[in-house]
Amino acid sequence: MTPLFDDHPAPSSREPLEDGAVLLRGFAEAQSSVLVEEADRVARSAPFRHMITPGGYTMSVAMTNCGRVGWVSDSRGYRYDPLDPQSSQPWPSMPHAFLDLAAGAAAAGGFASYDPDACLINRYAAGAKLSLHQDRDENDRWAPIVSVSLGLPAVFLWGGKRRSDPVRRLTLESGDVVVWGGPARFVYHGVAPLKAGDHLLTGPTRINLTFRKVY
Ligand code: MD6
Ligand code: FE
Repeated sequence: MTPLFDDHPAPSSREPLEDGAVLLRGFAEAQSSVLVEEADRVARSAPFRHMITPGGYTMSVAMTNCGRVGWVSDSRGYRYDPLDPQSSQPWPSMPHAFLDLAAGAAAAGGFASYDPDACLINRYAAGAKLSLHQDRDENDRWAPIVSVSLGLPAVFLWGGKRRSDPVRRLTLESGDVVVWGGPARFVYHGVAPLKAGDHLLTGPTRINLTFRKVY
């Protein structure tokens, strides 16, 4: 007999977003608890902090980094810095579990031999958001951004290459990965204000890992 409903759905599926961009649903699901543990470990040496934008606003998303360099924002602008400005120490090294996951997702998105320099770790609490923007602080203009969602779901805003282009709203669940590079590298994107909730992995938060090839 053919079951009407499949109670063991495919653990991972791919949704092409456009040329150079793909949403890999569930791609990081099996590794999600290890990824959260490693993020916690990074945050014990380089604590989450709310950075200041060049315009003088405090970001609602709390951030830290691991890898050869970290993304920082302050009154002087955005940049990649090999040192954590809060401690003047190098950022924690990138956990192997992070690198493996990022390289695997990039390959699944059509980008072989991905070797990210930086992983920005974002922590969203209820109400935290990220306005529509392009990632343009990296010298490598082709290598993909790999973005891993953990914990509470969020609405990811997926626009076009111009700010005025229409914006799609994609719900990202824990374990979902978005890869965008090559012709899609400069697509405008953002995150809508996080809805309050409670998740087994991350409590009242969403954790996002964003990998970049900077140099
Ligand atoms: C996210 N983050 O947190 C996506 N981009 O789901 C970003 O797109 C991002 O957090 C540039 C700088 C910081 C970020
Ligand atoms: Fe971004």
